[in-house]
Amino acid sequence: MQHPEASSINEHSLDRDCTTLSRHVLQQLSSFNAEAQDISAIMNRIALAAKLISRRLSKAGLMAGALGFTGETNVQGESVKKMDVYANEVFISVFKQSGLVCRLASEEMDKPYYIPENCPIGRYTLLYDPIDGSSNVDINLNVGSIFSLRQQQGEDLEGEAKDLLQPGDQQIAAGYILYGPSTVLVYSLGKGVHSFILDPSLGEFILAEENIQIPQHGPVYSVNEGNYWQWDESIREYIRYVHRHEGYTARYSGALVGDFHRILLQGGVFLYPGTVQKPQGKLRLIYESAPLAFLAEQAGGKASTGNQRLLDVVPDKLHARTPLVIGSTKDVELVESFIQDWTRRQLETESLIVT
Ligand code: AHM
Ligand code: MG
Repeated sequence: MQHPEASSINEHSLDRDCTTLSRHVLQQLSSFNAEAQDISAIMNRIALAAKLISRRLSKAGLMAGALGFTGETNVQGESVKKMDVYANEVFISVFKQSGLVCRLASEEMDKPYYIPENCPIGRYTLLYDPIDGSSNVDINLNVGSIFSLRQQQGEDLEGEAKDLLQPGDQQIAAGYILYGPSTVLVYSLGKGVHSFILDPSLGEFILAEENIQIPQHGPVYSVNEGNYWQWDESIREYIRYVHRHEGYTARYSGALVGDFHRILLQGGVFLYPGTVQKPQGKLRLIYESAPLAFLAEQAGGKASTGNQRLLDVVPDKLHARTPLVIGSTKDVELVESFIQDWTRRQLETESLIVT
């Protein structure tokens, strides 16, 4: 017979190995009712999409036609990569004939994709950025996918999806997949943030960490400093502050998911402020910023536009953008204090000019 201690270690690691994503979702919802089964099945489909994308990314350099641009531009006017198209289609394919999701809205599509055969049953909408950090694809650096789940509100007879123009607080679930040295899936159903690692030998996402908490403060600031002269003075003041104070270090990978993942685990702040050319910044609210803001708050951190809580922002269109400041509470608040102080000084100057 085995030593009792050894057997309990085995049990523990076996238990962990068996905590797959779909099982975890059911545990989170503490129920096996139809709704819990649906959400678990949706997460399972997202996991399948992640595995398909991960598989293609790992072989892309060896495959003809997997890398590079398609020659098209998307609704945002950005050049589309072949991997963007592939990943976008993967999410659609995994939800066809699933009875789970009625609409999919993605950064790469002008309008949502409807799956009418799912509609009588599936009242959910999946919003996603199929490949976040596309500029990293062709050079074999990390990229991600971001997803968010919302319940459809009312009928969408005209196919305009107006019910999606609601704040991020309406999200039922959100998460991302990071395609790095290993493939990591992080998600939240509004009950903490949990991470899973794809075990290629099993083809399953296995629980890695439960209830992740962002440190209240961290050393990293993550921003594209190439935009320095494109920002307004408040952001430049913040950057000069971190340059002059010890304990800060810069990290910027060009893929939001990767930069956010570092901050989620180690603390710090990511910012993509507005620029002269793009006052709302680059990041899309419902596909990128709101899902990550949901995760940040669930992990005890903060997300804001600099002036407003990110999850309160109501988009005026599906592809709306917002400035984003996200990460450790203290670091986000420090950036906000520079923005708010500068705004106050601007208002004071304007009122002096008027009087
Ligand atoms: P994408 O989804 O088209 O790749 O755009 C989003 C990406 C983010 O991952 C990243 O933080 C940012 O754009 C990088 O932009 P920039 O090159 O302007 O710094
Ligand atoms: Mg993209």
